[in-house]
Amino acid sequence: MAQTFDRADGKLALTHILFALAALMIGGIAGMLQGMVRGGVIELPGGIGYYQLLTAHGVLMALVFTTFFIIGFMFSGLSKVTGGRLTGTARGLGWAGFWLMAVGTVLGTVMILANKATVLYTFYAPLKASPWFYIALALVVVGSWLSGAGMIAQYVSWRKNNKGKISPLFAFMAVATMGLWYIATLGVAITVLFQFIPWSFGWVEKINVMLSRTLFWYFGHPLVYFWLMPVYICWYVIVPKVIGGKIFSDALARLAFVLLLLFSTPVGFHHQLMEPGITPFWKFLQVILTFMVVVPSLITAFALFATFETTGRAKGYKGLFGWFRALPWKDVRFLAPFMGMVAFIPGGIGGIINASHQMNALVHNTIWVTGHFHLTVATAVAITFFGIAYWLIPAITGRRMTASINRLGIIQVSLWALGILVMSGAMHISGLLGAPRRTSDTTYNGNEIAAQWDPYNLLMAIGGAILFLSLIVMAVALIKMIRLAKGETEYPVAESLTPAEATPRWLERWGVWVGLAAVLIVVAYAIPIADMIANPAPGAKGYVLW
Ligand code: HAS
Repeated sequence: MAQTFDRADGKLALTHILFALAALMIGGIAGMLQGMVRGGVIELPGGIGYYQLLTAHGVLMALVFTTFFIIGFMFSGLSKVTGGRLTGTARGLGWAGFWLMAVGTVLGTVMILANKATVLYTFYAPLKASPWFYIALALVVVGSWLSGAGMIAQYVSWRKNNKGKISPLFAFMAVATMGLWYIATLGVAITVLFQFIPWSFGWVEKINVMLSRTLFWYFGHPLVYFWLMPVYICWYVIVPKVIGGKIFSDALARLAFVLLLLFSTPVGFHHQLMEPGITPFWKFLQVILTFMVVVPSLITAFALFATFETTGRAKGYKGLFGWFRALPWKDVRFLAPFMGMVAFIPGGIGGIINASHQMNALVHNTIWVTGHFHLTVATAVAITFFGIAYWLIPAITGRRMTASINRLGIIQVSLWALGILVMSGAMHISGLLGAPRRTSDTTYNGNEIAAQWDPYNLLMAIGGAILFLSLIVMAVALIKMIRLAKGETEYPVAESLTPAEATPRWLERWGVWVGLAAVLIVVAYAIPIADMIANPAPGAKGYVLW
């Protein structure tokens, strides 16, 4: 049977996805080992450091796996919904972006493995890595900008050829995601180019730590929505089709994305609530804005329940929860994202706790926060991506997804959910008991409080081992997927329940939204950043503690 997904576009998407999954596997090995070390189960051989592994794990999983997967997935969807083919410009920019990011990733990974960049994925100053690590980060960011330009070029070309029509929802969402990414990465680009690179090369003696952390979190918080928005693309656009339903409201979905674009960035101070050097007023303002950024997720929860219910009722299921039985529980394309949604409920509640200033004082820098982000990025996001991979890889390579792949997928994501339940549950409890985060195994000189954390450390190691097992199953499934028989696999894209014309046109006025986002950023950041520059602390020379 002839392949219907454009071959060249399929190749671009597949290369990104496979690169992402390779990073996931290597990052997963690091994760499993560090869980074992922290649980006191093993000691690392050959001079490998705990923090070195932790850096590899964070960078490869949180930065590399996500970014490559997101870009590959969004290129594939754009090709699918904007006429079945990317333009030469879009594809060319996609490949240029891929290669820059790949070179950056390899360089960064080599630096970490050579123990020259043991600074964790947040690379806080005054920890000082080799300048090549920061150059590697810059390459990844610039590469992603090229890919974003490719996606926007594709969208612009579709709009030119379809004057007066509202764009396909997937394309709109991909552009909003990349728009957010451009705004967010400005912060990290500025700190890397103007602070870290000159300082690590020794061209300047000291670094303004406060400013570098602020610019990092200016990037670091919208980063989490850059991970989340493609997941929402799946939940809004793909899942309704998989369950045999329609998108509840195209307009509501677009509104959620516009709100994410507006409110994701001016909130970075909620990661710095316990830091001196920022006056309470600015923290207060950004906490208020943080509660605003929760709204699009609440809208999403509502829209998802509405989709499930309307689909169930259309199939004839009755009663308050009848729709629940209508859902295709044995289909990994649905089960995986659904598990992600369920995990995001406690994950989101944890986020709201973190954002509340007084409660943040209790949980900040405890392993509770690690528990929070394993529910959000490592479950809501990662498990949805797994669910996507099982149909996307066959769909873009012109192969037929089989029942046995579906079965393997169900086993894999169920193991993942179990592993996270054990590990993240233990992290939350032990965090509340005061266990710090970003620390290796220690008894704190036999301290009594620290002794309370022991059983939870062991549970984390067990959870980590289950997660690793899940990745092994995924590797087996991947090998099988690449060797599937030629054929057709559906690329599921749902239609809207309401007619597309009903979506208000103003939702697509990017100039207004990007302008408003800029205003909010200026309001939230201009004065505190000006203050950090005008009245800097003495600055730090930098430490290499490993
Ligand atoms: Fe967070 C720290 C606040 C969301 C990731 N977060 C982190 C870190 C990471 C991270 C990686 O305010 C650590 C960074 C580091 O290394 O230091 N976070 C929030 C808030 C939200 C939030 C308010 N975080 C995320 C997402 C992430 C993520 C999403 C990754 C993808 N976070 C914080 C704060 C900190 C923080 C502080 C700093 C802590 C500190 O002190 O250091 C919100 O966006 C959450 C809103 C979410 C919801 C849930 C909606 C639920 C949905 C599912 C519906 C389910 C259905 C199925 C329909 C309101 C949409 C149901 C079916 C059934 C049958 C039940």
